[in-house]
Amino acid sequence: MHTTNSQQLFDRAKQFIPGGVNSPVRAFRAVGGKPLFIKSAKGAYLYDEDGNAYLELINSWGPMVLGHAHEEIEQAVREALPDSFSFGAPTRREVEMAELIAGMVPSVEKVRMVSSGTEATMSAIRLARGFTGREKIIKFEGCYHGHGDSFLIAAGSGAITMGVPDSPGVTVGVARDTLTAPFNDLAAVKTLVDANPGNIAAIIVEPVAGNMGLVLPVKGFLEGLREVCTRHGIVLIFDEVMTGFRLAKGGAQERLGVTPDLTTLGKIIGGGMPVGAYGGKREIMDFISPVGPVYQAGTLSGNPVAMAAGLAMLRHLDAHPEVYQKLERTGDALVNGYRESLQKLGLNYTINHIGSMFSLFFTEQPVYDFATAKTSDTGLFGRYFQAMLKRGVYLAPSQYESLFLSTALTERHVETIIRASQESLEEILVKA
Ligand code: KE4
Repeated sequence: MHTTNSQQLFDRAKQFIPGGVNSPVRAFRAVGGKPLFIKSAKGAYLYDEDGNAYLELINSWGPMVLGHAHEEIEQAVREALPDSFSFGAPTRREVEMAELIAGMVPSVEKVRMVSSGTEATMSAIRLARGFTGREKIIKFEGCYHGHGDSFLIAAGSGAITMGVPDSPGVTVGVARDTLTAPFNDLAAVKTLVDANPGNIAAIIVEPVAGNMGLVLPVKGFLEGLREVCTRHGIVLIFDEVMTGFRLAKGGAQERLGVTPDLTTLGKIIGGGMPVGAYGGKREIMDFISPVGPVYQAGTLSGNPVAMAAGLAMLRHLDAHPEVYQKLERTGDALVNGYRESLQKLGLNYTINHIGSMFSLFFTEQPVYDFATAKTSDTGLFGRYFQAMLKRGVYLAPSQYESLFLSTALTERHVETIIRASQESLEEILVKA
């Protein structure tokens, strides 16, 4: 397997793009080596510029839940193209999209389309502050809500991967209005709320955290946040950019039975096109301009081509509940295979798993928050990543990212991945 073309493209890219990539985690900084430049993808496979094929478990960091180049979604985009790409005026598809989201996501009575998950979370926080007249927010260490200034405090995903969870450029003024607590630590939240009476606008949380690797809420954590927010008039925001439409048709809030006041969405909602959204209670959403005083806008919000892709994706998920049964079966088969493999090798690494999301942590500690996730041996993870890549399996290039499965994965694919993982672990551990 040679990667000459990728390497040449990377050298060119670094001349004109910071780090040669348009999003930091793609640079392979955490796993060593040079990033692969992907030319195309189909089903469960990526194909790089040198013609190498990879069975992949990123799916564009979540969106491609039906696998790559799904016919229904591609056809919907083809049909939209002749009508021009963008009008900057309201369209029928945006109405259909809003109706569909409101019908699928329990907390959503009204919704505003934007063009990324970051835009969705930034807007939701501004809305919560405007609606409550309060200034502070609470987020959780290791959770990532996009690159908005308010969120780059103890952030996960690429921020921790780069080892700089608190980014330069975020002012002291902004940082002091973001309070942080350990994920799963309800007592810490209550202490923060009691210490800031009447001044906390929102608590924003990934209901299932995917940006420190996958970390599940302990029983009672989300329910406790719901109760605290209801009691203190704090807006509870579920950031379901990753989990939305993936863990269930109605996302984590449907699967786990806790309903927030606002929900932020992205990834799957666009079927691979740049789409984000935030939505929730009518009385809160009607605080958004032009009907309310909180301003938010976007040139390409509700873009007709992106809406065509998103509508095709959500309509497919809405009409085919068997998609979720398949994702559960595939997730169980893969994780069971991983567990058997670890047992055979006498390894006691932690695996966190829910539905079509999972993470193998290179630590023997249970992983239930940022601090325990950081006990992982990231150097070992890097060697595992490269060993898997050599065997044609492409994982997320960071210990602090969840893996995402798609319905394009077959039983044979699952067996291939498990075999590659067993061989990779042997290569980096047992034979070392
Ligand atoms: P975007 O702005 O990247 O569309 O969404 C930001 C975001 C918000 N909330 C959650 C829970 C997220 O996971 C994300 C983005 N996720 C990362 C992967 N961990 C995107 C990949 C990247 O940064 O390149």
